[in-house]
Amino acid sequence: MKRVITYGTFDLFHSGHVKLLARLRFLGDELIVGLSSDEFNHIKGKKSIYTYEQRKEILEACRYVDKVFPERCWEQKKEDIIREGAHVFAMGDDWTGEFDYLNEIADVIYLPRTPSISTTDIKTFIAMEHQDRKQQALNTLRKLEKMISSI
Ligand code: C2G
Repeated sequence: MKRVITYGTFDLFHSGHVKLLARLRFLGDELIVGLSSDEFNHIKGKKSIYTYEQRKEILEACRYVDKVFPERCWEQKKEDIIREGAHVFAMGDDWTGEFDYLNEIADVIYLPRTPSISTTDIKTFIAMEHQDRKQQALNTLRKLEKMISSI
């Protein structure tokens, strides 16, 4: 039984996450995910839209994920790998080199990220859409005010 372990926030679950988890799952027989807690996200400088419980529920519904546990700090990976009996530690290649120290206890692999999709892009798109709608509403209001003032 070859176990693969990975970590992340996985907020606003999207196809980039799915593509990574699918590739990780087929590096072995089981995939275990250390999911960043809301508190750890704060330490990482991230504010997720979905809570830890919501993100956990979504990940556990993913066919490629066998187990989810909380990631509470940067330093817990060695202990997790030993506790979970993981053989492979794998992340997207935006982390290349960051976790090579785990080579002592597991095969460390970095896989290419899926281009042109990210939680940050999704948040930016929604924010811009919201701004556009607000501007359109303001323009309509101004037209109405002009019409009323000309009566
Ligand atoms: N990812 C990807 N393609 C994308 C977006 C993300 O392959 N388009 C991968 C990232 O490389 C990462 C995983 O999906 O391996 C989770 O990404 P995030 O939720 O952004 O996780 P991150 O904030 O990088 O947390 O201790 C490690 C950290 O918890 C990793």
